[in-house]
Amino acid sequence: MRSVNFYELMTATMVARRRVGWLCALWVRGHAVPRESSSREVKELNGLWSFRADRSPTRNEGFDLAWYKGPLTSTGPVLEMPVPASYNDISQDATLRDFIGWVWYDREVVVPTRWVKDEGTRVVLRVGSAHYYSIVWVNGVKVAEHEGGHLPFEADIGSVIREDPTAPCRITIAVNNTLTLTTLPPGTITHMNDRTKYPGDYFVQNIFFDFFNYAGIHRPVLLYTTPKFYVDDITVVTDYSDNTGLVRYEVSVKGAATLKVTLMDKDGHCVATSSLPSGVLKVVDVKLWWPYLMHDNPGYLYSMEVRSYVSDGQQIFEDVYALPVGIRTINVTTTQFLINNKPFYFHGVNKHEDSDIRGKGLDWPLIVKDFNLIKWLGANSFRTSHYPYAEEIMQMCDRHGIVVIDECPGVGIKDIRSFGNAQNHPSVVMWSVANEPAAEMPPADYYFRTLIKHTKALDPTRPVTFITDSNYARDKGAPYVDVICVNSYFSWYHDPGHMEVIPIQLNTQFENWFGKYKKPIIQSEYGADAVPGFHSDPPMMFTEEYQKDVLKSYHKVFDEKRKQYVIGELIWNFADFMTVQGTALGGEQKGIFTRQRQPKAAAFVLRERYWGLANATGKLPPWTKYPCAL
Ligand code: BDP
Repeated sequence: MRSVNFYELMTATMVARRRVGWLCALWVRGHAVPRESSSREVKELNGLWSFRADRSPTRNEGFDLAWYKGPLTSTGPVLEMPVPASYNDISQDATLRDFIGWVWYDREVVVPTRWVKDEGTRVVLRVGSAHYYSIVWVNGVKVAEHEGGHLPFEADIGSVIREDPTAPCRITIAVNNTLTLTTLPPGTITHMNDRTKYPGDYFVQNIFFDFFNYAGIHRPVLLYTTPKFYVDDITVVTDYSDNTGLVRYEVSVKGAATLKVTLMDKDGHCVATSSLPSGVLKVVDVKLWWPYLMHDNPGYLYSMEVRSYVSDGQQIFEDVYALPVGIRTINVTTTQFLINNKPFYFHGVNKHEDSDIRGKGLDWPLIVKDFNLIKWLGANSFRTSHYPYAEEIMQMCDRHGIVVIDECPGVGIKDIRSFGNAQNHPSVVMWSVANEPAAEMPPADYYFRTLIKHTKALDPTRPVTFITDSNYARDKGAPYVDVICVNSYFSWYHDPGHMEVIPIQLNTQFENWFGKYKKPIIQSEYGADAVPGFHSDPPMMFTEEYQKDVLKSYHKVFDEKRKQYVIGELIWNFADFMTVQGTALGGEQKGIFTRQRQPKAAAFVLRERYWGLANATGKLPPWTKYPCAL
């Protein structure tokens, strides 16, 4: 359950850079992640929707002609479009792949009669995410408008569907992928007016980040119910002392409620109860939440069941919500990252939500495959580069003990004009507020100080970082973050082909950052492109051999520095991913797996290393058969 709409806060912070005073007002509470229970039903609206891109020169015909007033099929030709999925790679039409502007989706939904008839039932429409700007109508009535491509939004649609209970329920969603200097990530649009070179109405979207700007409805669309008085939010902060776990909680309910809070272990046994809206639950003989490869039983989750009873004088409304809770602590010292007071070394990956055909659309086979590969690799962590990932993925991390550095979509903030949600997931151990911003520019200093300060104030339980690069001038946020995260591509973007510079330059990088700030450091990106099946000896750039050797050269330095203050290494990237054309050969190929999730030679190098690191810094599971000496 999200307790604080943290990313939106940060999005708003960017947009409202002139109005820092907004910050606290924008701390949006509520919007529990929908979960079925004895008082709640969920109906998935995934599948095929009607789809139409507005190709009018202004991209505004859909609004001018009010396409939301009737079925989209009555406005012109439509395509069948899967939801969730990016629309870009679904058809054979290059103009749809590269489309910029409004696209329209609609479908009719059968709403169970009892939901409509029972005025005591709240009916909510929820969109897991749609990139980038969305407007939603139900039966032609606008019910929601949302900015931001990576977070859920929802609307109570009960009153609209009850207006005419016999009418079918038509949901229309218009989505616009245009990025501007105040969106996150930012972008600009350039109109090319030279008619000797470009056709009429020709314009391009410029972006300052290295991945394809996939668009559409990317995460599941749901209808769900709650009673009209309901559990709106639960905030949990955990701690422990000796072998007693402490779950500090706060429940917010719509309506004056009588409460029953029960914490249950994995076997369903009650371990603590309360009837108060806030307090501390004490768990004797606590089973802590541990990362994968740090304990025999990683990802242990209790279940906090909240029952609320609200009377309207005639009837009692009971709501039941069960929140998974992992009990763990996080602390950062000058040289270490501690989970449950034990040093934790990040050996992990950077990822993208990206795959063939579905683009950024949520896809269960892909998610499960990726978790299997992460475990095969012996990785214990990943960073959600460069935006928050789907709730479904975060829940998997909680259950499997995969540690997460959770990033806001502050990527590609390179223009001076661009300056200016928290969750209960135990797997999230740190927030990353931006990736490689041009932080050397004067207003950025103020901006980062403010952003980091407010992020900490909103969620004091988690360390905060922003990702910098090897450009040492970009250290503006560094005095305020808890952990320094540095990206560098020695022998790739600098001194291409010269791997001999890696030991020197990497050593200098670490010594400079630690020397100045005395904070632990994560190598948050490093790597090299490799075209699968492309070989050379001696190694040349873009071959599998070169990628392998770059990694090995970095590893030697990591091994020295991890005895001092380096607390983690995250390869760029887990898998190949799509970018704009012109920047790479069919996408970026720094993956250790191909886009189809097959290993390149580097995957085996990393696998050996990560299992060795698990042996040296964590705890191998009893079932492992992997040779583990580093
Ligand atoms: C880093 C960016 C990442 C890029 C990577 C690269 O954070 O998004 O994909 O460089 O160029 O600077 O491979």
